[in-house]
Amino acid sequence: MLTRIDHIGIACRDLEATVDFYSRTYGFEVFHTEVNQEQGVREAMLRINGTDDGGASYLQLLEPIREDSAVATWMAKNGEGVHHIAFGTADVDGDAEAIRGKGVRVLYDEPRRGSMDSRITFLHPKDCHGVLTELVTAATPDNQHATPGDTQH
Ligand code: CMX
Ligand code: CO
Repeated sequence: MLTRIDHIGIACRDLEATVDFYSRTYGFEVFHTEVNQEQGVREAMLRINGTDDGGASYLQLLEPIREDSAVATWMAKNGEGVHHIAFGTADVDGDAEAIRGKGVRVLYDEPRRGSMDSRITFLHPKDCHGVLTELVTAATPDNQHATPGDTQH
C-alpha cells in the first residue's frame, strides 16, 4: 500500500546552487547527500516532514553525472524542473507486482538501490499520464534515524 509522498525528484544543473536556493528561500536543510552511480546522479535529500506511517517526505535534488543518464537526457529536452514523484510503501515488491498486473509498465524486474539504501522501482511515464513515478521502500521504518552525511555508491 502506498502511504505517503516519499519524495519529489527535481532535476538541476548545479546541485550546490539549487540546495542553496531551497535553503535560503524556504529554510529547508540537507538531510543526506550521495552519489548514485547506477542512476547517474549526485543528489541531496531535503527532509520536509515526517509522516504518520513512520517515514518522511523529502525533496530529492538531482544533478546528472553522466550525459547518458536519465536525468541528463530529460534535462536536455526540458531544462531544470520536476522530474518524477515517488510514493512510499512498506512493500515495493508487492506493490510493483500489483501495479504491473494492472497493465502499467514497471521498469525494473527487481527493485534497485535508491537514496539512503532504500529499494526503488519506476513506472513508465507514458502509462502514468505523463508522470514518471517511483515506488520506494525506505531502509528503516523511520528515516529520521538514518545518519546524515555523504556516501558514495
Ligand atoms: N517525466 C515524464 N515523461 C518522461 C520523463 C519524465 N521524467 N522521461 C521521459 N519521458 C517521456 C519523454 O518525454 C518521451 O516522450 P515522447 O516520446 O512523447 O517524446 C518518452 O518518455 C521517452 O523518453 P526518452 O527521452 O526517449 O527516454 P527513455 O525512453 O530512454 O527513458 C525512462 C525514459 C522513463 C525509461 C527513463 O528516464 C528511466 O529509466 N527512468 C527511471 C530512472 C530514473 O529516472 N533515474 C533518475 C532518478 C533516480 C532516483 O530517483 O533515485
Ligand atoms: Co527519486
